[in-house]
Amino acid sequence: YYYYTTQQEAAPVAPKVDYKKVAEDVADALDDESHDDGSFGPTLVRLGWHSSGTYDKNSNDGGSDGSGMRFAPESKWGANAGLHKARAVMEKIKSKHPEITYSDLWILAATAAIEEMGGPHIPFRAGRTDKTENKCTPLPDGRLPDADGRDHKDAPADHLRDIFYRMGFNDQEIVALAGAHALGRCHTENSGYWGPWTNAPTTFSNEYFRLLLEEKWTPKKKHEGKAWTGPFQYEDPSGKLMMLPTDIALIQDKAMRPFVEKYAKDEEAFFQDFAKAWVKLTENGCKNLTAEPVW
Ligand code: ZEM
Repeated sequence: YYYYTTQQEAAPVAPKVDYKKVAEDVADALDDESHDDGSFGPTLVRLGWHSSGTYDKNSNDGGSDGSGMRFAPESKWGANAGLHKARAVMEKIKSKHPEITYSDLWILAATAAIEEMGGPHIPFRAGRTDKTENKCTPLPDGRLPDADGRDHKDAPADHLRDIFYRMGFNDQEIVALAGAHALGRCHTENSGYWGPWTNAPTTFSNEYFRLLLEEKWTPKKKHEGKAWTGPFQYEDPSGKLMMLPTDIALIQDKAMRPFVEKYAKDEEAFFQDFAKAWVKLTENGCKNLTAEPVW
């Protein structure tokens, strides 16, 4: 009896994670001349977004908790094509920091990449859990947006509403989040679309909104001297930049356009609104998160 009251077994305590160090290691892993525009940052942001953007507020499933994209069917969804490259970068960080969960790591990495590429300092909260493959209830495909507007091809903004209202967002938050297309590019081998949205695809800025309003966007007809055979998309007069039908929808739609105009004029307002919407996106469906000082 004495033995048991003095030598109680220690309750299993999860090993402490140094989130600040993880964020630093992610920042160090971004540069890679062999990948796109020289940085894995944009592709990591897309990983964080696609792991979160499955959330459904009505069924309260999906979202970043569980990191179900490690497994089929989610890893095989067309919308997630190409993200195996981002997950491979994440494996390197995970092997240095085995104590962090994949689901926290993916969100911390995307958040750190946004910061490292010149975006806002966004607060990070940890506590997401990893589900094992047999505990992952497969989600139905189709929860992430389609750039062609899916069944609203005449008004792709309504497709964005279908998808983002399901996650609990409003029109202003949809526009703010879409500003992440300042980053990265489309790859014909992933989505069929081609090209970057902005001239500085590894810098987080409000350039996407400025270009939406200032450039003349016309349907892409040619690519590298030959007829364009990919899906319907827009290009600028130089043919170097692109917009998706769902991007152009933001200036066609009467309710969304004022937010594009606001963010094009006021980068600070964009950064603040993006940061808020990003936290909501990446915490949807998560429980018991705790603030971790990272910056
Ligand atoms: Zn994207 N996105 N996205 N996006 N996205 C692509 C790439 C990137 C849509 C979409 O169809 C596409 C948000 C919203 C929406 C990023 C971040 C965020 C690509 C190209 C497509 C087709 C994929 C490829 O070919 O590799 C649509 C329809 C959206 C609805 C509004 C939101 C929200 C994002 C973050 C907050 C990023 C960073 C990329 C670039 C990835 C890379 O590898 O360069």
